Amino acid sequence: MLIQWFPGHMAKAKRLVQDHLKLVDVVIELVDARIPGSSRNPMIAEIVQGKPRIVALNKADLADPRLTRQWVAAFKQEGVSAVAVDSLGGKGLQDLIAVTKAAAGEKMLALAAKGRKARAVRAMIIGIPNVGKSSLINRLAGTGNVKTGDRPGVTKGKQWIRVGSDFELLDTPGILWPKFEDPETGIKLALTGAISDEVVDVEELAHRLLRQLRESCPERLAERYKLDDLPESNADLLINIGKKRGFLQAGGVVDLDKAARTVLLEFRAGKMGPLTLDRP
Ligand SMILES: Nc1nc2c(ncn2[C@@H]2O[C@H](COP(=O)(O)OP(=O)(O)O)[C@@H](O)[C@H]2O)c(=O)[nH]1
Ligand SMILES: [Mg+2]
Repeated sequence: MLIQWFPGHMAKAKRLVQDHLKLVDVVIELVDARIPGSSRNPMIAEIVQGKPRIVALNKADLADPRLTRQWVAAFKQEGVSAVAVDSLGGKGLQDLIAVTKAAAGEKMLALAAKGRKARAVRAMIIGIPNVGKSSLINRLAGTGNVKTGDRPGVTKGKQWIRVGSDFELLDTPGILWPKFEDPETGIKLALTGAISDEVVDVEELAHRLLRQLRESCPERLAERYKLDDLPESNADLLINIGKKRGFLQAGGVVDLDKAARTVLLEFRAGKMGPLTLDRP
């Protein structure tokens, strides 16, 4: 299965991010904790151009906590601060705010040295589609935080969300497209829902997922679909799952498309338990 993006998307995304970049002190790069390697844009350093940058591993509730800790350590070794967050449950947000402020520290000191009045740290969130940018912004904008109006003189029409007294977040996230030469990366992005099922072969993708689940958590797989044993081939496994769920078409033929979509949906919703597909 080959999945690719048009280079035009990438160029446009890069331009939009760079437009916003001027307004902020720190960039929060949001990645999917289930695929922290595959959900990054490899051109990120070039796009962000020397601006302090931190990585937030979102959807940590769906990832293997042990591997998340290893990923956080690996990013730190690379010299990039990293924090695990769950934008739905609200976990890790205070850490994220603290780390973002720390990353802006030098810039704030430089401003103070020039005799400028202290101001809030400004940040923006960037990441690939579906990684949870809007969820994180909404969560940070939630209880106790005030949405500030347009700030005249900075940019017309840009909205800032005030988080506490000394942190501001641009409410428009930067969307980056994933870039991949490696087909495995495309498959992982499709498995986690970053790439629409409309552009992939869902049955083939489901086979891939079943292969992974068989390796990582065969008992959970069998239990979820009430299977006494797992047949050798993933094609047979998908048929059995379809039968167990009663996805039958006229003549008793299993509706494989429905079975495939169900397996994918349930995996993405965490029904198979936490699972990380990338190793640091
Ligand atoms: N389990 C879980 N789901 C999340 C999390 N953050 C976002 N989502 C879900 O991921 C999907 C995409 O989120 P969204 O904020 O629209 O992503 P965006 O395209 O980057 O703005 C939505 O269904 C969210 O509910 C998270 O931390 N944990
Ligand atoms: Mg969004």
